Amino acid sequence: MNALQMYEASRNAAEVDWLFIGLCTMSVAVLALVFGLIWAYVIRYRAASPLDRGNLLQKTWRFETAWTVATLLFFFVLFGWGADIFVRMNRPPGDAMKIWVVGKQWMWKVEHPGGQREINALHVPAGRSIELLMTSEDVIHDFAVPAFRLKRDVLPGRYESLWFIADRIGRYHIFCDQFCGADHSLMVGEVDVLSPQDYARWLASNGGNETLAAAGQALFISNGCAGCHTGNSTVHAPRFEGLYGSPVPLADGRVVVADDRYIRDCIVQPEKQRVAGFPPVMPSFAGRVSEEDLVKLIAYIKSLSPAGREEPQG
Ligand code: HEC
Ligand SMILES: [Cu+2]
Repeated sequence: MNALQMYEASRNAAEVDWLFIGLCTMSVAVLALVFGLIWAYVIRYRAASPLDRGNLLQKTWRFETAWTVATLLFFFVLFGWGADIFVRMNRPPGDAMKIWVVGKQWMWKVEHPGGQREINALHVPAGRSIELLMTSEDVIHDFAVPAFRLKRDVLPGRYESLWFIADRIGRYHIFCDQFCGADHSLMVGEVDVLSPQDYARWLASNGGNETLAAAGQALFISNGCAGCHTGNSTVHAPRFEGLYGSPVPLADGRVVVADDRYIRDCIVQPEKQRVAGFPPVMPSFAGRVSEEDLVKLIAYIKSLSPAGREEPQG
């Protein structure tokens, strides 16, 4: 582990560092100015000093206002810059490769669309946008890769996403950054950033025996979803062809886009968002389907739509 470095290993890492340096410099400068003046005057006007205390200068508001506004502006520039970085870091590009991360006490489980699985390790190709879709099976964790200058809380019951472009081949720490129980300190791992060729080789040699979508199809049948959701069912339930990425009218009048989060909620909290025009008979599968199986079911439903089809990898 000692060999792992704190390099700026992702495309936005350098900018995050500059922002940090900028913020520290500004804060130290203002602090130095204020405290420097306090100390200078404390010493200059100490009781024993023989200075003339007679002709006091008139306080000028112009000076007060000018320096306050000037520092405020500097901090607003930093704020704007930080907000811009924050927004960009939270908007994954549409073509990002999606990888699933499930945190649990005390490990990180990773699932690739091709069915490759790993624990406390994450293999990614350099130079490509990667989006991690993360959730937790138990308590709040926090997925952090210091070399990418990235971290995000991972909460039970919902998907959080994080995206990056790793541009330096090598291995980097993964930490859980949220105290999550007795063995929190062991909840660590490594990101392995590979060249695209090495990544293809890694995918092939760890060849998932079946893709996530295929595993999801099996679960779709074994959990009884197929009983309602396929053509020859007696229950009037929606079909999933073309669902992913398209708008769905809900019974309460809202229209939502069927993304990963929506599909997850449909399975574990169907009462929260009933689809318009169907009887509200879908049971909740909360607690009956594990987070990892949810990922597979979602992958299966996605694979039925052109928008959700993952390009074949490896
Ligand atoms: C008893 C029949 C039944 C079973 C079993 C069932 N569903 Fe449903 N499901 C429905 C009905 C009816 C709706 C539409 C009404 C609603 O939203 O609750 C629906 C809605 C959905 C939706 C939203 C579809 C859309 O068009 O937006 C998803 C996703 C879904 N189900 C997935 C599943 C999965 C996955 C399983 C198995 C783990 C499953 N369902 C099991 C009846 C069922
Ligand atoms: Cu943790």
